[in-house]
Order: sequence, then C-alpha cells, then structure tokens
Amino acid sequence: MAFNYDEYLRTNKMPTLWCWGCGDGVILKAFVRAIDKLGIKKDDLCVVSGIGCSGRFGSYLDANTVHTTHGRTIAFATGIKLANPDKTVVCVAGDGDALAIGGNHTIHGCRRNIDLTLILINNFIYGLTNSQTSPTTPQGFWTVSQKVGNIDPTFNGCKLAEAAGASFVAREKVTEPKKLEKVIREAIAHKGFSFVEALSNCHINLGRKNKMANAMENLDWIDSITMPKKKWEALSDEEKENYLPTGILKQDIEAREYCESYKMVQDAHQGKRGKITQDDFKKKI
Ligand SMILES: Cc1ncc(C[n+]2csc(CCOP(=O)(O)OP(=O)(O)O)c2C)c(N)n1
Repeated sequence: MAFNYDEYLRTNKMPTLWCWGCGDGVILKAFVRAIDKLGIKKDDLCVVSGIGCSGRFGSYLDANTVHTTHGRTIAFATGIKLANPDKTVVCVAGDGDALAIGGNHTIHGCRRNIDLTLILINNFIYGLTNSQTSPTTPQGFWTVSQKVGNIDPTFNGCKLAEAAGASFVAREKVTEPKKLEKVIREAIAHKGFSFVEALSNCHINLGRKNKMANAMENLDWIDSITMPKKKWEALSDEEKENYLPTGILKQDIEAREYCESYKMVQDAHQGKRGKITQDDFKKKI
C-alpha cells in the first residue's frame, strides 16, 4: 500500500509555495517517512524552521512547528529542547540561514552537542530572495549580487559542523531519497547534535542562470559533484577537492550531550547536588 503522507501534512496548506520540481518537497517527504519509521508521535515532535524557501518546511507539517526568524532556528530550538528534553526537536534551515546569518548559532549548537537535528537544505543560493550569493555558492557562478561571477571561497558545512563538535554529521542529496530518509532517521535517533546537509536543486534561482536549464540538469550537476563516502575516500587528496562525500561522515556516540549536563544545573539549583566542578566533566554522566 502506498505511504500515506497526508497523515503528517497540513493538507489545507497545499499546494506548497515551492516551485515545480523543487527538491524541498523530496526532503519533506523523506523526513515524514523517517518520522513514521521511528514511530515518533506528532505531539512529541517540534520542527523549527527559519526564513527562506526552506523555512516553509514547518508550515506544511502537521506537528508542533515554529516558523522563526532568519538564522535563529538553533537558538529557538535550544530553548525548546532544554525545556522539553523528552521531545524530538528538529531544525530546518537553508544554506544562507544556517551558514551565513545563523552561522554563529550553528557553530555553538554543534559545540554544545545538544540533542537537536539540523537539516540544512543546501541549494547553493539564496532561493526565496532570488539568487543572492550564499556561503555555499560555487566560485564562478552567476548570482544576482555577483553578476560577473562569484569570487567568494565556498564553505563546506559538514567540515564546519565536524570541527565545531557536532557528534553526528551526514550529507545526502535529493536524487537519493531513500538514502536521505535513512540519514535523517539515523540523525534523529542519534543522541547529540546531528547535522544533515541535504543537497537540493534550485533550478529557478540558481540553475537557469548557470547553464542548467531545468530541474533535471540541476540534479545532474548535484550528482556530478558528489560521491559516496567510501568511493571518495579512495581518491587522491587532489581529486577529493572536486567532490562532496555523501553518507554518514562522523558519528560519536560517546560525546557528552548538553541536556544531560544541564540536568546538573537544575539539580544544583534544587539542592540535589553541590556546585558543578571540573571533575564533573572528567567522567561520563
Ligand atoms: C534578518 C533578515 N535578513 C534578511 C532577510 C531576507 N531574507 C529572507 S529569505 C533570505 C535568504 C534565504 O536563503 P536561504 O537561507 O539559503 O534559504 P532558501 O530560500 O534558499 O531555502 C533572506 C536574505 C530576512 N528575512 N531577515
């Protein structure tokens, strides 16, 4: 029997505002299947989205959703998670949202290793506002803010997340919807900050202006710049620079999760324990 997506969607908000063929819909469906497989009840799920096309994600989901300000998903989600540590809290943000205006929050969410999942929808451009350069726009690409070609070096979100301390880091693409569903599922199941970069097409505001006339050509380009992690690892260092590896890139199940540390603060305030000392961080809770 076909999967019933409607159970998880606000069908009265359909059709979506996303352009025809936008990868955001593929990611939304993969996310819904992941939630269903994990058996997470809608009441136990909170999705915090930012501003941009990706920000609409929460609008279409029938769960607890917060459509917050540009770049601030992690700040809002951190508060929600600390107050509701038993709930599943997921952030959805664009590459501009999570790596430009909200880059600082992304770094510190990773550093704290708080049990949130960030789905970073990387379409390599500011989609909603019509084609400004984002931190992931490839050099040499046309953007409306760099019409003679982007000169800015490109950010690698997964490397950033790994270096900043996220305990789960993965990358997948909309041309592999089943693999995308799987990494989202594993990211949500992981206890700690999980960072999933979902590569997506924006054939309207990126592709068309960069010799990718339609969604398929934009998707082919994404396939041409990606490679499964195992295959990528066999490349020379020089060749590696030409591709983005996909799959789970890091998973540390030993890393201390922030809500668990925060419990020490609550206990100290309630007189259930003494003050927190350096020794508290030398052993696992
Ligand atoms: C504080 C603030 N600055 C700028 C904007 C304008 N703005 C809205 S969406 C957006 C870019 C969105 O790009 P991205 O985060 O990559 O998401 P996409 O639309 O591609 O999904 C910008 C700059 C805003 N809404 N708020």
